[in-house]
Amino acid sequence: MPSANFPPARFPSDFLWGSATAAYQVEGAVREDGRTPSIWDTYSHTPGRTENGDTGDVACDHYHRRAADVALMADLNLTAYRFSVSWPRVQPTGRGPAVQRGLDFYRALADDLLDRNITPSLTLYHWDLPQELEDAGGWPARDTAYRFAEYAGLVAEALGDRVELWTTLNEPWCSAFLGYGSGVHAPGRTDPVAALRAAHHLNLAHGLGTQALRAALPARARIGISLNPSVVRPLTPSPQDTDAARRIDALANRVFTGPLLQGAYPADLLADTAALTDWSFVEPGDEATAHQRLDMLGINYYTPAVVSHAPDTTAPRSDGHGASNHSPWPAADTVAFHQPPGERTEMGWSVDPSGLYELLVRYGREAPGVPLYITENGAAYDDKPGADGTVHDPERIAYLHAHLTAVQRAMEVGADVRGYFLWSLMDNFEWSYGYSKRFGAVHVDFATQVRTPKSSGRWYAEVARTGILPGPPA
Ligand code: IFM
Repeated sequence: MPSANFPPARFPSDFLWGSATAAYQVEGAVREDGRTPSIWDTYSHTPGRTENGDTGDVACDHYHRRAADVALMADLNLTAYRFSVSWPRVQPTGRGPAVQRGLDFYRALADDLLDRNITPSLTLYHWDLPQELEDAGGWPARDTAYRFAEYAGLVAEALGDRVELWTTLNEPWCSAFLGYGSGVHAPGRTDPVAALRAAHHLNLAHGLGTQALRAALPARARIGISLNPSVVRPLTPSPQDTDAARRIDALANRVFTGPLLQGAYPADLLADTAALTDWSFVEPGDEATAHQRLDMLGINYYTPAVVSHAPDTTAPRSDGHGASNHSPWPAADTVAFHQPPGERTEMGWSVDPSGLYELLVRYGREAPGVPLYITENGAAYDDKPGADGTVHDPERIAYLHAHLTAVQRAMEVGADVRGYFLWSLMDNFEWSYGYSKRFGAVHVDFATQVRTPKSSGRWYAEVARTGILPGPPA
């Protein structure tokens, strides 16, 4: 990343300054208004799956505190809010008609946002598959992609008059490879072939879902997907380490961008995994279906991956995605993951804003003409209120400053970035880590549900108000 000292620079006046959450991480109210269990309810209620046995039963109680939370967003000068719809709240069994009370919640949320000039950005799937669909085979089963398209159509009919920014899937890599490969996410299966089948059916679901959205939404709607592409760096320039990086790039990135951006799975991915599967679950026309026009591409970025060729290593390799004896990376047993030196967040993830710059430049080139949004970026730190009740988190301010600087650099070299969504609006249920990891710009006391903007939240509010990134924090 170019490292010249730039003066404080102004972002475009229509740049979206947002924050993001996801339904199961914030809503709570898991048994209300007809909602049924999702795979995350089942998983989090299974002993030993989450830290402290934490669940999303109450989470941030956002379902009941919606209006106050939107007021808080306005107080933080946000101009956009990215939320996800809970599939089992809207279509409890994953089939058939929608539940009106579920849809009403999201219509009211969109109305509250619009009343405050906050652009709603809706994600259809942020990992909470209705349990009934998992019982019928989950994402490794082809039918789930068709069920997703039906659900997408229902939500589009109900919210198309209010919401312009639509995202089909959030981080399908996690759904496929952490959910069905390493098992550190719901539904907790550990089968590499199931993970590859899931990845394909998620690609198909994106394509079918996009078609269903386009059929139901007004022309002004913009439809895309949020990926969490990996910046994969070889430990050394050796041919073996370079090949290890290529292999992980295929499994992390091109397994999605191949079909989505080019209409075909990459040949090296098919060859790498040939001993596991012949990919006959890909039916004629599927890759073309996945290859729909994108009106936007969401990039979620936290940290890069450093890999090497390590044929003798039999121990589980930590890749920053949680502890499991099963790898999320099919047919990559000879690849080791390394922790880069330097600063880390509370997740153990290294802080490296140059990765965000690289991704924006890469996908600006690979998806020419497609506007980019950073749909997630942020950091967990061990934030605690001080004696006076305020929460000071200078590390997060430094993290945000460095990453927004990387965004500016990427824009200066031509990346068409239209918005930034800080992960997350508030501390919430961090999946297998339960409530032990705090990503919020707003502190949540989970015993009282009191929300307290952190100093980073106030800092970000000022950037959002002025559109100017100040000089580096002292
Ligand atoms: O909390 C998650 C989010 O749900 C998806 N992206 C990564 C975040 C931090 O782990």
